[in-house]
Amino acid sequence: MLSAIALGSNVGNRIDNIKKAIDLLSENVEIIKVSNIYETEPWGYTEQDSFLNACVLINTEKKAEELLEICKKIELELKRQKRFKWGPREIDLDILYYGELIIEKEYLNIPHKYMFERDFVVVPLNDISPNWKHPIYKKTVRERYNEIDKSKIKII
Ligand code: PH2
Ligand code: MG
Ligand code: MG
Repeated sequence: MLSAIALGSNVGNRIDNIKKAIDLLSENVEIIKVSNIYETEPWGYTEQDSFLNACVLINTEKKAEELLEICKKIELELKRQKRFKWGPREIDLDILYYGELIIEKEYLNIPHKYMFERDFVVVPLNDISPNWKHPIYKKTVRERYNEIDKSKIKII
C-alpha cells in the first residue's frame, strides 16, 4: 500500500534527526520519494523554536497499525522525550494517509486529522504526492496546496 509519513523536528540537530528517521524507516518499508526539507513556523503552540518538516512516500505490505508501531519505535530510538501536546520534539513521525483507508480510533486517525490544516504538511506532501485525493474532503493535495500561503515556508 502507498502511504505518506510526515516528519518534524525542532529540538537538537534537526536535520540529523530527520535524516536518521528516514534511514530507520527505510529499514522497515520501501521509500519511494522524499520531499524537500522545509523550515516552518511552529503551529498550534507558537512559543517554541521553528521546525524542520518533510514528508516521505512509502510502499509497504504492513498494516496501518504496524506502521504506527514502526513510527513509534523510531521516535523512541531517536530519544524523543515526552513533553506536551503540540510542544517541542526531537522527532515526530505521523502517518498522513494509507491509500484511501479511513480509520477513526482514539489512538490512530487516518487520514491524519489536521493534515490539510497544516501548511507544514501540505507543502512537503505536494512534493511527493500531489495527486492523492483526500477520501473525506474529496480534494487533492495539489488543490489544497494551491490555496495556501507559502510565503513563510522555506526550503532549506
Ligand atoms: N508539529 C506539531 C505542532 N506544531 N509546527 C510545525 N511547524 N511543524 C510541526 O511538525 C509541528 C508543529 C505537533 O505534531
Ligand atoms: Mg505531529
Ligand atoms: Mg505524532
